[in-house]
Amino acid sequence: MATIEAVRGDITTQRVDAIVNAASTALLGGGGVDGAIHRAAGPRLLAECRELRRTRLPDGLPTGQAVATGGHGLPARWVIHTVGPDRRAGQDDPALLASAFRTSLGVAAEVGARTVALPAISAGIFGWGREEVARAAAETVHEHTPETLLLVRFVLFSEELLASFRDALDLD
Ligand code: AR6
Repeated sequence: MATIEAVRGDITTQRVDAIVNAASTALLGGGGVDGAIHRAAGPRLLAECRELRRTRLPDGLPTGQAVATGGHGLPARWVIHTVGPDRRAGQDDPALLASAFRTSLGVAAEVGARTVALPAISAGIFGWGREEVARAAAETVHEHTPETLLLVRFVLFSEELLASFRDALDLD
């Protein structure tokens, strides 16, 4: 059974095996946590993403799916990129959001990570509410955390998000 944590902080400084990126289908960087991760990881991360697009993912990464790259300049060894649903574009199915959390944990376990940090996928630019995201995240970790993971840490950027996650996860 993995330990589940929720903390306030910056995901780019986490000393865990893998961090999850709330990316876009294009997989070529952007704003929010995606921009922060690319800045901290350095240009080799973008080069690896471009190579993925050229080879395995010519049409980009579908919503709800996940793919791993190296962590490059980050403390984490891997970045697991996923794409949450974009509410602004009418993607309002919670199953897609749950899928983004679930496939991220699955890919993290596949590459051999034992400790993983995740952001509040879709809670920023993609426009989902704090509570909806916290609920999808909590349901997913409780039901679908791979056995080999020892630590799942949600890293939240605001006190409000932290409170929503603590609530949904039943943490003190
Ligand atoms: N550490 C932890 N959380 C962060 C950090 C950080 N360094 N920076 C921002 N957040 P968002 P999305 C929080 O917008 O909604 C990009 O352009 C942020 O406060 O990063 O899934 C991609 O390329 C919010 O709570 O991701 C996509 O096009 C949460 O991370 C699009 O944005 C997620 O917000 C994805 O939008």
